[in-house]
Amino acid sequence: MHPGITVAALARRLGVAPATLRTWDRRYGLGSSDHEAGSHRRYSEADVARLVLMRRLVNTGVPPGAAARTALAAPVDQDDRGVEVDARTQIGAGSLAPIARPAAVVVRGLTQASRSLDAATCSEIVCESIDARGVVWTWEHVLIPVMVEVGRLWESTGRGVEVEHLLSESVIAALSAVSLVRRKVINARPVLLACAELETHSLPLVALGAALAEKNVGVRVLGGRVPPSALISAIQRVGPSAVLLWSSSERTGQPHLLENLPDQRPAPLLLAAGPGWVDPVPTGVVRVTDFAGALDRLVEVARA
Ligand code: B12
Repeated sequence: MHPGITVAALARRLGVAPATLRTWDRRYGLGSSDHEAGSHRRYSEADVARLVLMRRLVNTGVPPGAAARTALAAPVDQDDRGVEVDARTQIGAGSLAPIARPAAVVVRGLTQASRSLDAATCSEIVCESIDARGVVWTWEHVLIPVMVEVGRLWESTGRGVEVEHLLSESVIAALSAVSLVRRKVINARPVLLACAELETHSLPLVALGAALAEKNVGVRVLGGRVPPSALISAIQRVGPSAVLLWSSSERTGQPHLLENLPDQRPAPLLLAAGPGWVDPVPTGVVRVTDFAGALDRLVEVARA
């Protein structure tokens, strides 16, 4: 028989305090099934699967009581330690409509899920928020605050780089799911989004790409660290209506990267986006530092 795992080990695995596990046990009966008075709790695979689901639901903003009822009722597949439930169908009383939760709830859930290194829940939370409120709201009210906090933690303690990486990857997956959907676009010449040559921070671009796609603007997102030769080649091949180059720090925002781009007719609108660009940028290049401003400008170009 499997010996089971201890409260401390399970708490570490789930990224919650041991006291939280004891509370869930006391309040909802969601604990170790073979716990006997006087002995230490040991969680079986089935207990763990239910508690993983409980943590996932709570992180996505479901009230603990409702989450516990779902977790207790869920059929457990002990072989792969998974609990096969779709949180939305179980919780929404039969309704598949996404729930527009308050920003603070979503921010808390995403922060908690990222600290638990729970990538699936991070992506789920972002997808649900996008479904309910759209990309722009999600970026501005959820993702920017969570990212800034993660960055602040790293800056002050030097810790949490793994959280930063996992969160970024999960968020990129959720946002890319929006921009990679095939749709009927309003522009014949796509918008091209790329990071400057040494720029790794591609998230704002991916968010912008998703926001444009949501508005049916055809877009190509090249992502992080795009070599100048690759940018030139992409411009020649795509014939874009606009090219936006992102830089988040002065180290990567060298204005010469905006020079000597291919001569195209009609000429694409060239945007230097993000806080990193060192002034002055070449004549004709438009500086954009806010998300909504960049989005409006690009939608306008796509509609022209
Ligand atoms: C996620 C992240 C990463 C991820 C990037 C993943 C990815 N694919 O994007 C990873 C882990 C790879 C990473 C790596 C590094 N990172 Co980093 N990272 C971040 C973090 C947490 C979020 C970045 C982000 O998406 N920001 C977008 C929004 C949230 O921030 P913002 O640009 O300030 O947004 C403002 C405006 O730009 C505007 N805006 C927002 N979105 C958009 C979109 C458009 C189109 C426009 C026009 C405007 C706009 O609105 C905001 C409010 O004014 C930031 C923290 C932070 N405060 O941003 C650090 C941060 C950017 N990173 C930093 C650093 C130092 C690094 C590293 C050098 C070291 C490290 N931490 O490991 C490496 C770089 C490695 C390299 N080779 O280049 C520093 C940069 C400091 C600086 N100014 O130079 C920051 C600020 C952390 C900090 N507090 O010190 N990072």
